[in-house]
Amino acid sequence: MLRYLTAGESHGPALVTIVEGLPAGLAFSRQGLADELARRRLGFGRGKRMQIEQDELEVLAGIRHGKTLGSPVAVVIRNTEWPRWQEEMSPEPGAPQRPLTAPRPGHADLAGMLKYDTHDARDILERASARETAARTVAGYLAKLLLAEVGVSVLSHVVAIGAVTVPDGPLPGPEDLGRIDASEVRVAFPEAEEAMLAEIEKARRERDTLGGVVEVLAYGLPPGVGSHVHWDRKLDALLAGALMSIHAIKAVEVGDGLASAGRRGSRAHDEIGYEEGVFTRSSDRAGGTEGGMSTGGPLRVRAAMKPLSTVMKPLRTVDVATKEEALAFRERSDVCAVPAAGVVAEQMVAVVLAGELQRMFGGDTVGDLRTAVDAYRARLGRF
Ligand code: EPS
Repeated sequence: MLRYLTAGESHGPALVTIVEGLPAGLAFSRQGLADELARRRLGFGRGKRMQIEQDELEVLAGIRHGKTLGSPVAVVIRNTEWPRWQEEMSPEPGAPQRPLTAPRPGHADLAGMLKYDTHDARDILERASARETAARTVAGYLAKLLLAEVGVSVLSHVVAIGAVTVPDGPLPGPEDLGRIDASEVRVAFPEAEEAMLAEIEKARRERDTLGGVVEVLAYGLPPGVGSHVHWDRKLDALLAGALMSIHAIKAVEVGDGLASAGRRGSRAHDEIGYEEGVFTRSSDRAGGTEGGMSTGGPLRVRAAMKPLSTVMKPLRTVDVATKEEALAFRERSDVCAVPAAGVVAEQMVAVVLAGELQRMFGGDTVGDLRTAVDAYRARLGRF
């Protein structure tokens, strides 16, 4: 079973990721991981920190001479800004100098303060911060290495920022990823780029924030990944849960999910054909899953991000100390993090797919995993 755990506060000394269950023999590159972390810092509309942050890496365990050992992989990402936060975030006994008592509507602040019995929102927000997604990127990067070994690739692109949406077009493929990453809003359809940039700039000027929608695509997945037999083995359920766990994500759609609800059954599915030994589909409305299993077609999922809740034009709230009306406190944050959310969504999809492939095919080494996948593909060929 592939699983991972992260620890770390946004302004603590570091983020830590432990990934367990990877096969031995995956070719790990420190630079490859650094590049993946850099992708997460991309995007027009990010705050100052993304220019300052180095995501300084240290590999502590699980890798030897550039290969995974099959033991837990542990990676530390040091927070560049720790020196400035040493006192406020000190683990030593003491009290905060600047408690934050005016929780931000839409953030974890108030529910967390009530639950964990604290009048300082920093006790909550430090961990609720999307900074944690840097640590997830370590797991996603390793999962992508595993996927690549069996011919599966994952990419994402932005399909909406605020009210601006990309025009309909063909699905981007793995070969388009470089071009998407080169776009400041990570769009595959450049027609929308200018309007999106203008939308973000306008929100910044008006001291506001913006959400949007990202799409994640996976290619090369064999049919039958996931299962119909239990709720917690359904691939679409696992993907939805993983995507919903990303900060500020409020909705997930698989394939044409929402649009399909308004269609007749005769127009909502992907008719089956058979050509030269393979089953084909007339369309891709299902988004690559049926009955909780992959169909073998491209996997297509979308995640909708709400506008970030740290708004520079602050929302009304109540001070938890005085119970008086107040304005929500402001922390340095982003105007729009939708382009980065796409990169994070890739990581989550990669972790789910790698985990399900591991469950289905096992293998303590990359070679064993590949052999099992090849045998399965060969069996499908003889079906
Ligand atoms: C960050 C995401 C955002 C940034 C954070 C870094 O976190 P949040 O979800 O709390 O808004 O604001 O940076 C800071 C907290 C800061 O000091 O600038 C990320 O994705 O790394």
